This record gives sequence, C-alpha cells and structure tokens, in this order.
Amino acid sequence: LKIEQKRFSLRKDGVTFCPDRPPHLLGSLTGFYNEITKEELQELFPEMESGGRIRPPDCVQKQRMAIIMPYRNRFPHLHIALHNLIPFLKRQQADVTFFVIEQAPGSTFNRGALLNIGFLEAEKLGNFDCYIFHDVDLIPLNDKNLYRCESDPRHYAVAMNKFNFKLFYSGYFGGVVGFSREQFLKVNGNSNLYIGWGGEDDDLLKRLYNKKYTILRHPTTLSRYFMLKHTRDKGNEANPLRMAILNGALKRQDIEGLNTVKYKVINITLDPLYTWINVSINTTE
Ligand code: BGN
Repeated sequence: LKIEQKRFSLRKDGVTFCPDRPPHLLGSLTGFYNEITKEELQELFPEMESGGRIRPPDCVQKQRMAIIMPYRNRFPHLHIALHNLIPFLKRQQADVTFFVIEQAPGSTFNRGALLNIGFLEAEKLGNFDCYIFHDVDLIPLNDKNLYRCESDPRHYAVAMNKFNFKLFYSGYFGGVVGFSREQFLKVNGNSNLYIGWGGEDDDLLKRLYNKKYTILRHPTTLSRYFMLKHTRDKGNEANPLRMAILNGALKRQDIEGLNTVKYKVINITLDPLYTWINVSINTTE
C-alpha cells in the first residue's frame, strides 16, 4: 500500500493522476511487422474510442496528446505502425488520439503543410496539450522512449535501422518529433513551401532554434526505430528547390507557416482507430 500511495497522487475529489513514470514499461521491443487488417486491429483493441482515442483505465493522464500522421497511399504501413503504437502508448499510460491527415490526389505531397493541417484540425476537435508528429513507416523499438511534451520540443526518432541506428546528422529532426501546443504555436508550425520530398524538417529545426528552444533527445539506446521498407512514393519526388528555400527559412518564419496554410477539408471520418481527415492542399504549383 505504501508503494501504491507513492506511485499515484490521490486527490481529494477521487481523481487519480497517472504517475510520472509508467510502472509497466518493457524497455526494448522486437516490434510487429506483419500486415494486419483494420478489423483485426479493432478486435485486438476494443477499448479504442471513436476517433481513435485511447486512455488509461485506472488513472487520469494529465497530458492530452494528439498523434498527427501525414498520409498518402500507405494503408498497410499505417496499420502495422498502429499495431505497434497502440500497445506502446497503453504501457506509457498515454491519453492519445490518432489523426491521419491524407492529402488528396492532384498535388505533390507536402508533409509540412499536412502537419500544420493536422494541428489545426485537432485543435478544433479536442483540448490537446501535446502534439507528436509521426511518420507512418516508423516502429518504435523501446517503450522507455516516452511520448510526452516537456520544456522544449523533442526529437524522438534519433536512431533508425536505415541509418545504422545512429543519428543521421546532428541537425536531423525528422521522422517523429513532439511539441507542446504552445511550442508549436510559437514557432508558427512548419513551412508550407516544401513541395515534394526533403527539407521541411530541417526548416522546422531552424524555426525552433530561432525561438530560443533547444531540442531534447533520449540516448540512442531508447530512441530507436525500425523504418518499414518502401520505395520513393510517386507524387513525392525530391524537391530540387529545397536547399534554396531552406536558405531563406528564418526571414519567413512569422509570416509563413501555421498561420498561412491553405487547404480544404474534403472529409472527416471518426473511425475507432483514428480520426481520418482527407484534405486538398492549394499549392501554387
Ligand atoms: C535530409 C533531408 C531531410 C530528410 C533527411 C533524412 C534536405 C534539405 C537539403 C539539405 N534534408 O537530407 O529532409 O529528412 O535527409 O532522409 O534534403
């Protein structure tokens, strides 16, 4: 009983907040890699609430989290990722809602804009404190890599199989990153100017340094990910202008980003596994 009292802060009104350190973490994980259907996932996790929310049954998590996944044409990957992320986040006692932000056909993929849209749409649907921007092809390999927001933005996907489980370069800020609501507003989100592959994550790092944040990273023993194999997607060709755009990143920070993203919501579906938002992006292509 003594231990229990230490772990949980029992309040007078009967609300038990979750402890700062979740008690049932496993540490290193091997991961699930086989394809799985939506129906099988729903059967595995019947406790998922409409719109893709999951929360601890026995305590209240102080941080409300949204996971924003930019998406196009990766149905099998998305479900493999969720097969890993749902039990991972359950053990972390997260109160989390999954958002899949799908870019409609007809324009080149714009990851930065999709992340901004995910943030803005999630803001309309819930009171989130913490935003994790998560690629659909990344499987976390250690649940001590705790998905929480703190004093500064965090880079989660530090060590990937693709880069021999080492940080690719010191300024790499891709794959999975987390911002508190305030931090993301302060940096004015992502730039929307990176049309096609590359550069938007480097731009985001410049933005946060410019606002005097630093980045947090766990040691590579914890911040490990497996990237599912795929070829370069059609409609997401490497952007030849990315270096030039990156050079002017800072002078645009406050006038281009979260506050200027243009899009049209085509459809919002509240599925048991996720809130699926289909959007068309008006780029100047
Ligand atoms: C970098 C890309 C990132 C990408 C990583 C990992 C650029 C900007 C021009 C220097 N940056 O080279 O966007 O996440 O590789 O693949 O291309």
